[in-house]
Amino acid sequence: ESRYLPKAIEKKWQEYWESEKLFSVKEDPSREKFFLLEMFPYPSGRIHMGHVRNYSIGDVLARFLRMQGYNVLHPMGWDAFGMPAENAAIKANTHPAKWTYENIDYMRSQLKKLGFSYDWSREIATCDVDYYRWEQLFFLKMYEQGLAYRRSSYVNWCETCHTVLANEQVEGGACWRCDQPVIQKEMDQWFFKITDYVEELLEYTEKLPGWPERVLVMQQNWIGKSYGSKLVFPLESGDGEITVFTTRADTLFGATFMSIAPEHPLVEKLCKGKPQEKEVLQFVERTKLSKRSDRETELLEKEGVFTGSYCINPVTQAKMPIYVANFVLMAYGTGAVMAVPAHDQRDFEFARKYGLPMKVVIKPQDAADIPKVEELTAAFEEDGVLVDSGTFSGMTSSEAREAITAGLAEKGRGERTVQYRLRDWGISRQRYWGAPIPIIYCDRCGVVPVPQEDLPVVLPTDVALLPNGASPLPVHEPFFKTTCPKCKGPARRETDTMDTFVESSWYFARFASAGYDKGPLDFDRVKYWLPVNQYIGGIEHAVLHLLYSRFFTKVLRDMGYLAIDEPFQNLLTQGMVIKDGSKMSKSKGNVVDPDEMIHAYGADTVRLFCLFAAPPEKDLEWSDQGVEGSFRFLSRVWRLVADNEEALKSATPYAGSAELSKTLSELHRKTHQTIKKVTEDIRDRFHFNTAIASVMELVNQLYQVLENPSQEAQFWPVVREAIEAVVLLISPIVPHVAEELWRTLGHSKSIMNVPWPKWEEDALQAEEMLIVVQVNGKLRSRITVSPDAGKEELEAAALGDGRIQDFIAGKPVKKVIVVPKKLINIVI
Ligand code: ANZ
Ligand code: ZN
Repeated sequence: ESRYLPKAIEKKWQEYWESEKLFSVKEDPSREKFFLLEMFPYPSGRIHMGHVRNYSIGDVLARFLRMQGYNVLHPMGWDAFGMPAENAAIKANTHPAKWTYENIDYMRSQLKKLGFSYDWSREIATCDVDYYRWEQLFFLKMYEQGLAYRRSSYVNWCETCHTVLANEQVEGGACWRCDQPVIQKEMDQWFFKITDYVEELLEYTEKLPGWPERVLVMQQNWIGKSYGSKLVFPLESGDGEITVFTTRADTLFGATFMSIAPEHPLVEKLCKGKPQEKEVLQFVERTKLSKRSDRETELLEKEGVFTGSYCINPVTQAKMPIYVANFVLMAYGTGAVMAVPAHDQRDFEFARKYGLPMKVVIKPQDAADIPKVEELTAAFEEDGVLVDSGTFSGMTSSEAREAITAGLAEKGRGERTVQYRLRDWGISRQRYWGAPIPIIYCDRCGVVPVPQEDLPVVLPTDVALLPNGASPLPVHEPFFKTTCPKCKGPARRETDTMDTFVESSWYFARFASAGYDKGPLDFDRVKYWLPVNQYIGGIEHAVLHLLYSRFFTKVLRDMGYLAIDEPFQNLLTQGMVIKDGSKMSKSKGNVVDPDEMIHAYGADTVRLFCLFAAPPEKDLEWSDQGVEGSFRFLSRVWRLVADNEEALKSATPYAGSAELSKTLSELHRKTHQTIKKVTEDIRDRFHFNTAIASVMELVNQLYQVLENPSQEAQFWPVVREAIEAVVLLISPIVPHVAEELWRTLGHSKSIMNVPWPKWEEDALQAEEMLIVVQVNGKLRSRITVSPDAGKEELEAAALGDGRIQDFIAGKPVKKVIVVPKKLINIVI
């Protein structure tokens, strides 16, 4: 065929690769393994361009590494539980399972049409009972070890979605999925004790050199380790005390009032019987309902009310009024803050607003005088030197933090401590479409775990969804009604399901145990494949998924299932796909549908465009001209082979020994330079765009050479060597057209099984070099010669040079001194 018609070839090769099982892999200890993984998609209905980009990047690496000889595990699956399935099912009056599996079927066919080289025999859908049954087993084991526990807590609640949201799912006070305001609600919840692993999680952020720095920093901030002190303030009434967490024990002499969280257990006692009681309780109610994320941000208007009670500053003995304040969070530290208005901006504003006293106790290191309270316009928040602080005056802040805490510690009133921002992972979801939590509640026995041999707790599919979107499980008797495993009396099942982030926390390990049914993970196979050598996905998962997976890996390691400390050795976070300057999204109405693009141009063009238009970590701007250009390039490569098919077929690729003309030696050199550049760009930098650009240059040079075919014996061999290099180098990127052209060149084996081309160092060198020519020791000209030219050859070339002839001007030449590869001096 003289024209490039992708439709005619893509399906054919996809079917061939599948029938030859070219991508299904087995553990083979004699070969070096490479586990390449892209974040698996949620089966929302259709593949979008973000997926195409993510999976194209992964596929190039998978194919490249296979050709480099690695045993490459490249699996794909579906993160199939979650709320959109329920919403869609209610809307379309169908069942979440039906909706999900239909989407999976369609999206699988889309991925196949894109020619991605997955080992489909390892496919996972997390909503399959054969997947989540093992998750239930993990839950039971974690429960046994105290790593899964239940407690009442305030949770972010979305009235619209009828679900609890993780902090990370609250964006600017609104639900990440429906954008409605989030409120606070108290409920019994299941938690995973990620805080047990906080130190190790933090420590290993320093031991992941293959991760982007910015992701590691985000995780460190999320974990939020603070060194500080716990200090105890007695109540004025004498019956009780308030403990605070502070990072600034050095400011204790400046603490003039106390702020406590509305949820603090002492609130009621402190205001009881006081004139402020009613106001305080109203304030507490109002604040509890307001959005937690707003309370954490600096933007919130700081408000508080006096409780009517006081505590005593343990070093100054001053009476400190106790306020309930909306910016103090019960979930951090002790839920109480010693307020130091002169040295904390938040306290400063609060004190000004309510007319509370201030006292300066820290001055800048180099300041002569102590700043006057009346003149302060803002808090001085930096470290400095203590003033007005009794025997501690004159100490630096860091000395004083230790000394003041130690002083109180002697009286049992203080200690140095560490605080983390990281909270335990709330995994309960009041949703239907998720993995049931394997717990039973019995009036007599309390909380009873489902015995392991009774697993799985199957999610019933014969439920009627409720129109308001609430989970049907609490009203579905066949599910919740059960008997207690201990006393055999009537009991009720837990009807909450697990957060879908639980499924994605261990799926990578299950890929390495495909088909295993004796347990969650097949130890030896998992040991061979894990860790994932290269993980690829969106930056939006920098904290949630990537932190939970790290936690789960450590838990599974400690249970003996895994032999690794960290799941993902290298991480690549790709940029977004944007069009007209903003992220492609339905709401923006700027979506380009992959199906249409494949239909119009073929999968190879779509893949090529996604890889050529930007390096992976940058945003990719969609451009119709760019897609056209990619198609034209592939047509050009196609014609290179098609137009010269006969001549190419009868030539064998140049082997590198015979003499070549200038044109051919330049082409030969360019071929090897391109092999080197593409190999290094892909292997070391993932810069597919510059790799493709260099292949384009080689193609241009081939077209020039082919304009005037010479009669040289080596002409077609050198051209063939170059064309074969082009086809091999683009094969990971555009596998269908590469496979077709490879066969057209007369090969009978799949290009997938051909080793990646190697460059020859010798061939890279310029075939010519510059040599300086002097006359009587003075530089007069430069000539280009072959680096291995002999004495005679150099002498003749120098004497024959036009400018040198002018200088000699017919005078007799006395002597010619030749320094090979450097200079020629002519003495006249
Ligand atoms: C007194 C003080 C004086 C403070 C000063 C700061 C500056 P990080 O670094 O985030 O750990 N804090 C403690 N618990 C809190 C809570 N539950 N809600 C709101 N704020 C709380 O911050 C620690 C500081 O945050 C603590 O140190 C405390 O204020 C405040 F000049 O104590 B500081
Ligand atoms: Zn019981």
